[in-house]
Amino acid sequence: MDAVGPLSSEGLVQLLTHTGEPVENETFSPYAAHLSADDLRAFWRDMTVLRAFDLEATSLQRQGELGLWVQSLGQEGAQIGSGHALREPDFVFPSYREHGVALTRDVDLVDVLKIFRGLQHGAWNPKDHGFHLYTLVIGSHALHATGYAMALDRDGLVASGDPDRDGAAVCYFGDGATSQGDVSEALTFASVYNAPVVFFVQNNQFAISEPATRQSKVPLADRGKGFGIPTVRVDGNDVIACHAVTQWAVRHARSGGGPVFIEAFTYRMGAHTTSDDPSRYRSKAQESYWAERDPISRLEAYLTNRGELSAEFRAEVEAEAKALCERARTAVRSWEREPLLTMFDDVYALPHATVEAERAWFERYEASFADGETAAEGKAH
Ligand SMILES: Cc1ncc(C[n+]2csc(CCOP(=O)(O)OP(=O)(O)O)c2C)c(N)n1
Repeated sequence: MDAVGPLSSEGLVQLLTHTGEPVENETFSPYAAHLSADDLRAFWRDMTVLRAFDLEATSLQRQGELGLWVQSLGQEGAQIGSGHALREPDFVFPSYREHGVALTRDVDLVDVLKIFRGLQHGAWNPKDHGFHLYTLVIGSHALHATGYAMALDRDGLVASGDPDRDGAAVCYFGDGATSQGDVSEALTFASVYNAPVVFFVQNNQFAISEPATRQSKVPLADRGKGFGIPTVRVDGNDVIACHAVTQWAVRHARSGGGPVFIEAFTYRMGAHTTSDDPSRYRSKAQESYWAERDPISRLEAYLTNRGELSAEFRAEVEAEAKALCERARTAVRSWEREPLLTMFDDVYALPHATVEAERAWFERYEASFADGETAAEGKAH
């Protein structure tokens, strides 16, 4: 769609057109040259499984099994392509929509649902996956990622002489987050300290109902330039281009080149969350335009044209997706609410006086219900 400013498609790196035709890019094609047909099939599988899971979670929310669901619909290319460019020493700081990146970091997607059922604040150990807990405070984790990256540098894990040990922090956030002060502060620190951090912005065009045009007069990638950070604008619905650009960026960061700012220009095909109604602020024509640019069908067309997507493989992936959805459904329905006091566990690694005082207060409060009814149950009546 022709647009100016943050919604223009100017300067987008693309390696596949939206109909699945390959495109050469002098700078970035070499970063995708290693991808075999098996790798591309794996991208297609992950995007397909992710989408099935996403639709299942949406249904579970509609059935009252989840309090809320945040869809990644339409952003599969940006997430799977970039996630697969990362290695074990890298550490991801996600916001709350990065289920695809979670998948590439071997987080069990069923665990993610624990957050949206209100069972846990975080349902995996970040250290086991190099994948931090979801962040709901917009943009705050850009600071955490930058701090982590500075620490990687101080620990000698950047440009160490052994590339296998070197790592980068990778921070995912949305277009809306670029309007937050935290993100500007993070960009300043990252730039000045040459921190090995990749800022990966998924410009899905909306901060809830606020279009990117109301947030910036220039493409979001230009934000990086103002801080002296190299920037790339990539077609976020092109999984191969997202992979190549992220490969370049993490190598740049790990080898001591400093931060990189990537803008993946994409489209949020669903609602902001299951509490949102996007028909209030966008048109059917716009949605159809972007449906034609679906990241999954684009790679599918490319692989099909080359005879690389057999019926057997498709059936295998379909079965895998179905099994995951069934497992999710069964798990969600079986989960019991944990005792309320567990909310005070794991806030800090070591005992903490304030948290202990709050726990004691809450225990007294619960005990004040003479008939043994808990505060939460009391509220529900
Ligand atoms: C600091 C802060 N301000 C406001 C909110 C409320 N809020 C939740 S999501 C959202 C929009 C975020 O948009 P964007 O960064 O583009 O990410 P997207 O949801 O599109 O992935 C806002 C304003 C919040 N969670 N945190």
